[in-house]
Amino acid sequence: MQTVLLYCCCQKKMYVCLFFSPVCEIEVPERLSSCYEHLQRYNLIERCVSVPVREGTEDEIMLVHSSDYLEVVKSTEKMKEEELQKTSAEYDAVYFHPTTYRCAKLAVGATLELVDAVMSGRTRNGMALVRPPGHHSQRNAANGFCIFNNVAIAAKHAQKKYGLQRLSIYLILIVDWDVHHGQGIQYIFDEDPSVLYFSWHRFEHQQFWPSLRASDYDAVGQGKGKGFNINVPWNKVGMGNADYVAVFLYVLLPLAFEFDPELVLVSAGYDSGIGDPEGQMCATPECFAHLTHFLMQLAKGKLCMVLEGGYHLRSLSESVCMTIKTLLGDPLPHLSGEMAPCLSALESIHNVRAAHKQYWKCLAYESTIPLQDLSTRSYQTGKAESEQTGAQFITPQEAGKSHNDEVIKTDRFLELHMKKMMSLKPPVRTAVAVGESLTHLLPPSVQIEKGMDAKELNITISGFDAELAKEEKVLKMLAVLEKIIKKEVTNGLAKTSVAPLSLAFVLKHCSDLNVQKVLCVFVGDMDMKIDLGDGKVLLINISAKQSEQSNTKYNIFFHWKEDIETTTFFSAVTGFILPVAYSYQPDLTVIVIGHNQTFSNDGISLLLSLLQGLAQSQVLVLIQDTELKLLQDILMVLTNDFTPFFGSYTPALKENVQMIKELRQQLQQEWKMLQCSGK
Ligand code: X5A
Ligand code: ZN
Repeated sequence: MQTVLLYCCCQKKMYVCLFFSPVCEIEVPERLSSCYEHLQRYNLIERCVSVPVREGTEDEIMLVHSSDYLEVVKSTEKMKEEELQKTSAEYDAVYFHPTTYRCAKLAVGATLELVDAVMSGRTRNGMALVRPPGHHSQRNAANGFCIFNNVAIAAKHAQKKYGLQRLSIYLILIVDWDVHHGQGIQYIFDEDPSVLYFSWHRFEHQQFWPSLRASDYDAVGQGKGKGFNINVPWNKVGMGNADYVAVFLYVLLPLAFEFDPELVLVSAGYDSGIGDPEGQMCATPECFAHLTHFLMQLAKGKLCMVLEGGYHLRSLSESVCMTIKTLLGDPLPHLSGEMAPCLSALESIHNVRAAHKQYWKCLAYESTIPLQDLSTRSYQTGKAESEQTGAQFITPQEAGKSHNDEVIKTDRFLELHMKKMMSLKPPVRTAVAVGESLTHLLPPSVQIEKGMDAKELNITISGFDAELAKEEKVLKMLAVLEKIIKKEVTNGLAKTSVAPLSLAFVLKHCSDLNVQKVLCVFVGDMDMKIDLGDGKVLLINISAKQSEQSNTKYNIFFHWKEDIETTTFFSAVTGFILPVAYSYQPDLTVIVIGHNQTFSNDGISLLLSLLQGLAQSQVLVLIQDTELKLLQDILMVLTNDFTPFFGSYTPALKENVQMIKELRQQLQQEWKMLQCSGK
């Protein structure tokens, strides 16, 4: 399935600010041309379907904007410099050029073409590289470089065109990862429960532009729209990869899965990335790959990215490349830096969750600490906070550094950084080891493992197990494992008859091949002690069976109480397994579907999909005595041929939520991403 790219060259280099306007000098045509050059350099353009851009029509623009405002914008086309400057001054942080109207129409048109390409099923997902950006613009006003609200228009257009067809409300999620608050989008959908708007933004207790009271976490929407506006304010600069991932795991993903949208639009601004002069944040380009990957699991993969801000040309371009590479289904890069969210981020997360508790089932068992306490405390603590995740990268506030030095330093960092990441992509994605009887059912894209002989594999298993290890099944499984480790394939699947024993072989072989960190998630009964070789293996076992076992850092067991209604164990995945996995940063993930496992196919597929974000997407799945349907679902996820629908959200049993909470508390000193509150 394909990814579409719409590139709006916006009359080449014409659309620039003609007069002196310091706030606007960063929004330049090179933002687009630089992205395009980088995409070319990494051979990404030819891997996408390019769709020509058209102008948005007046009717389309008026889905969001008033006709009076449209006339004002139209009138700027014929203006001389002085008039342009005067009209610009009527708005906050905006400039008009004689080509602005045409470019703004193209930006709208490109965004709508993208939505139509995705909605019609012509492509799975895509990105529109456009300017001017849109998320600040309002019904009657241009604002913050934005003329027409591209993403808001797209949401209205999709609902009108595809909602009416089906005579039902069409739910849309808008994720705004630009570093500024897209207040324009918030205002437009404030009372609308059919559009869930999420935005994180540099806020600094309302000191940062646009300095609105309505950008804080307690702006949850109004009237019928209460609960459908999510604001995550950043009260400090320097937020990095861990902070961004934590907000996705603890705020956006639970709410988004519960909301269950049919389409996801992203206001993809990259001023939230490292080196950006506006944002002053530290997230590296590969972080955007991970954010994209998370969002690809929603709405059957129907995901439309629309460029907003991003003013550090290199950071912007590399991040756009990472986004598109991920949309295309390439393996994900390692996230760099220590994975531990900072206190200020934890506080914001806690506050948003508390503010939304009453509107979302997944937050039902949140603690109800008065919000006032926390926010007062944060004012008192001020800048005293110590741990800051992004600190090992370039923090723009580093003493004594001029802005120019910073840009050069960030540039060099990005150059080194990107080289190794862009090469990731073995020719074959999936290798499979199954019995003869199943091979005819496999998708054509997989490589069927013929098996190697024991000598080739260099197996060092001795004693009682040595004979077993020579069995054909085991040899095939280890051959698949070896291909993954040697990066000949990205992932693999093997059928086994005794899952715990197979796992033991796999782990032994990993250790022989010197794999440093293996994450192993075992669902079902394990009934066997396995040597975890200190720190080299992290084992999480989820079972419906009770156990007396006590948890240690590297050996975690949890009993998931069985309940027919709630087989998806979603809260365990985003609230526990993923945070631990992201803290651990494995080099390989092994997922074992063992005996007596009680989870639904949807739950397993979701677990597997999300875990593909780790270990550069290198995953081995071992599967015991399971039905064909699950095997096929798993293969679909591994081969990336199709994004499944993970079933609708059902809230977890109170006991299970409680159990996850306790586990989180118990282990959050060891695995820092388990923290989700500033308490
Ligand atoms: C789209 C965008 C930023 C405006 C900043 C004004 N706008 N100071 O990033
Ligand atoms: Zn921005």
